[in-house]
Amino acid sequence: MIVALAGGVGGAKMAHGLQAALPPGALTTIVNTADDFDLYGLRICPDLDTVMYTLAGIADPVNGWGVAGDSRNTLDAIARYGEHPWFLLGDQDFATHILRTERLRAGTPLSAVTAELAASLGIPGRILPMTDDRVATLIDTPSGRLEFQEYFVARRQSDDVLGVVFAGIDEATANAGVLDAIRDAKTIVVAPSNPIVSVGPILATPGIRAALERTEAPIVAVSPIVGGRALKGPAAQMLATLGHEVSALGVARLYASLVDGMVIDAADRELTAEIERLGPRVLVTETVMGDEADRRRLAAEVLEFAGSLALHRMAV
Ligand code: FO1
Repeated sequence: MIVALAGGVGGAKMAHGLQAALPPGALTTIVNTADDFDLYGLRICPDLDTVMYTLAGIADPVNGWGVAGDSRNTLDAIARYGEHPWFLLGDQDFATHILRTERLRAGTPLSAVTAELAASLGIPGRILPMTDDRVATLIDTPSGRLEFQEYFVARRQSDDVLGVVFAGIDEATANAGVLDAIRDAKTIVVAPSNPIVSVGPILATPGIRAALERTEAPIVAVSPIVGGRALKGPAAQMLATLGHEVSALGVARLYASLVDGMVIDAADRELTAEIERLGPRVLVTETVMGDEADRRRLAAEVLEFAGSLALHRMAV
């Protein structure tokens, strides 16, 4: 079994490539839930849904989140009552949130609800929330502490990020399925998601980092920073204002103690030696995932690289 750790759109694309490159059911994706929040009385889980829609082949191809071709009648009707719809939810997306919220209120854990929804959409592998407990990313900015989606969507990531807090993380318990998957994995892939607010909460969930340190599987991370820029989202500004180098080397420094391999883009080839001095071996390739063929090709290369690291481990 192959395990991917993923946040939003970048993580979903990597998981999609892995799903395409692997036999049906061989992929387990562990997903960040610290972006989750309540809106209109509904539980919204953006990263879980982005991964789920992408793996089901129904994600909006332009935004990467939401359902392709979705209408916005519900949101338009909400706006008629004078509300300002700042978080764009499509009608089909609403169906996911309505059913999820109903099941959660009836006492079903998020992991079980996610499994039901994903199975209904025909996804062959498993999608596991990092925890069934509530964790919320809070962003410290010069204007004060913001809830994650207020920072990310309402204020368009325009605030400097001075600090990041995962409220509730110390009391959260990693899903047993997550820890078992990490233990039994053949390879673990850290997707090119934001290392601070997407992968960060997964690694901070009690029990997960220790499970990763114990697993015999090679762990390979794909850098979300290419040529000093994030392909999507605020990772670059966030790394900079938090005092990290905005480069694949900066990402490697964050992951060096955990991973056996780093996959970096050909544009960052000159960082190879410096990253390898930190410990991980490096694979240089084209990491920008334009279309589905790119996703599958990158996934196959990442898996082959991980396989070579496993052989290297056995030899020493
Ligand atoms: N991102 C935006 O930038 N604007 C939106 O209006 C928006 C709506 C949205 C609806 C459902 C969903 O699952 C995701 C949505 N996202 C939106 C993306 C989301 O905020 C981010 O992808 C993650 O939280 C960061 O990984």
